[in-house]
Amino acid sequence: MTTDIRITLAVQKSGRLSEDSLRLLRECGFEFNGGLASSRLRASSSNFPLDLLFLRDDDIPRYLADGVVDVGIVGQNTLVESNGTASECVEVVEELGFARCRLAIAVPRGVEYKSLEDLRGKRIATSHPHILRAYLERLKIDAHIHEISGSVEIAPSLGLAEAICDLVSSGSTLVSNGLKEVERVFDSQAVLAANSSLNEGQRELLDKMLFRVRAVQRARNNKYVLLNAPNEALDRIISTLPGIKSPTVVPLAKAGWSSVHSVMNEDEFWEKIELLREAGAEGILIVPIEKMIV
Ligand code: PRT
Ligand code: ZN
Repeated sequence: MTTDIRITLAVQKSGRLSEDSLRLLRECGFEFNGGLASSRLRASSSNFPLDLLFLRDDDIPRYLADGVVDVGIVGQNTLVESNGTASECVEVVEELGFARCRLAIAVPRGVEYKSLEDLRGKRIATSHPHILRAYLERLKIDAHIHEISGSVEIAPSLGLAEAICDLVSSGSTLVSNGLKEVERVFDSQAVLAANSSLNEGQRELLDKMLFRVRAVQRARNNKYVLLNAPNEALDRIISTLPGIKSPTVVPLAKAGWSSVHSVMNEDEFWEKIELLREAGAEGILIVPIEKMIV
């Protein structure tokens, strides 16, 4: 691989994706001369052939499709919404697990709502008309899509629409605007997306980036477990904690006892801790993992 091949990554300049995007890059070990102050528009890594461009999130799909940037971190909703312009030229290479939200339909709290049928012929205000249209067409509901670019939640109280379709995370914005969520249209999270016609050298760089991203993601989702157990409990404990290949078991100075070291998925954490305690485990330590390569 020649050394002048570089890869350009777009991240959101400032907004809900920015902090987690930069944190991921830092955890992947990419260093940037002069740091990553939010006032910058570009930055180059000092230890990887990687250039960053700071953009508005809505512009990232277009830049990716045009090949102005090679990869980008963007919300799935933004990527899918830009469909017509970007879909054939842009591929999602990894889901990143942050900026999770859903695109949902909501109606005023006082309105009785039974099913999507209730929206037939009604006006729905949204900043995601393509995703909403595809959803309504799939379910054969004919409604008027009223496209607005922001403050979607106030549309019903202004008499602009009978319903809205907007991004929701905690749901508190809906509540404070007197709305209730009635349909879940699309689940979203931040993704790493790439231009589909990268050259071979850039593919190699993308694979190296992905290797690091996956090691960081895996580490976040797993914990290192150390515990002590009487030897007769080991079979049960080992079957509860299979680890990456198999757990490490080392004898303790106290006769008849061993220490078991393994890795456990965050999602199974509480359930497994219960099982381990029932099996006779003691002195259980749970330690965060920084990077995990399997
Ligand atoms: O300036 P720029 O154009 O780059 O940013 P932006 O203002 O368009 O986007 P930004 O930073 O608000 O959001 C970027 C991305 O974050 C979105 O495209 C989503 O992928 C993701 N995301 C995750 C969200 C939310 N959660 C979210 N809650 N984007 C917006 N919201 C808004 C939503 O529109 C609503 O107004 O938050 C409000 C609802 O939040 P809750 O918690 O009250 O339900
Ligand atoms: Zn935006």
